Amino acid sequence: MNILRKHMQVYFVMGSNNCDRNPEVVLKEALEAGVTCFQYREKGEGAKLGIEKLELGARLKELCNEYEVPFIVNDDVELAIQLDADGVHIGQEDGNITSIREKIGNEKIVGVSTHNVEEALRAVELGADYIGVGPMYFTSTKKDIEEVKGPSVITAIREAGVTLPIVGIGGINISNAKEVMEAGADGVAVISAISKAENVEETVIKLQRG
Ligand code: 3NM
Repeated sequence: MNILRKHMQVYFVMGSNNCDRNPEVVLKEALEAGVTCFQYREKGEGAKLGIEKLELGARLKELCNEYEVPFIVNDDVELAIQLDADGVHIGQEDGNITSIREKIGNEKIVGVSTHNVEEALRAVELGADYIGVGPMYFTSTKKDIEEVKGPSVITAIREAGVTLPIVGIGGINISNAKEVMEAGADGVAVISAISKAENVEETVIKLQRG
């Protein structure tokens, strides 16, 4: 199995404003429980900026290093470079993959958010390493979500010939993760299912089982 595909299994996405507890404690519990990838997504209301954003990112990256889990930065290519992150995850509006690769380096991971077959095919053509597909279900974690299409959009993307690693995102929890995997995803990307979990360990294990 492709190493990146394996890292997509339980992909934890988080910023400080997604947590009711210290984000470092939440991430450590998630890593201990077996999350396979982490994305630092410090954005939205109450998010840290400037040096605070950098310093928290550096501490979270350190934790990921301890567990040998890839540390990906959301949107902010400059921050990804400063932190020597393993990669960057970009949205449809966050610039072009080619120029991002030139900045961050060819050996780094570039992930792209997509919402339909057309965007997925374009991301493949432009050289993405993996794609996120969402929103699978309704979520209140992200305010500007696109229309909910459900896991069937992943099946449609597979049927269109996309073999890249795919993670579903948006409203995924322990009750619906299986549907996303069965639709053709390599893994599930979640924020609140883990960041707000009463029992992080149990949640990660259940997400892993699908
Ligand atoms: N991207 P939760 S949905 C960051 O549809 C993000 O592309 C989405 O949060 C997309 O796991 C989303 O708490 C929020 O629902 C995911």
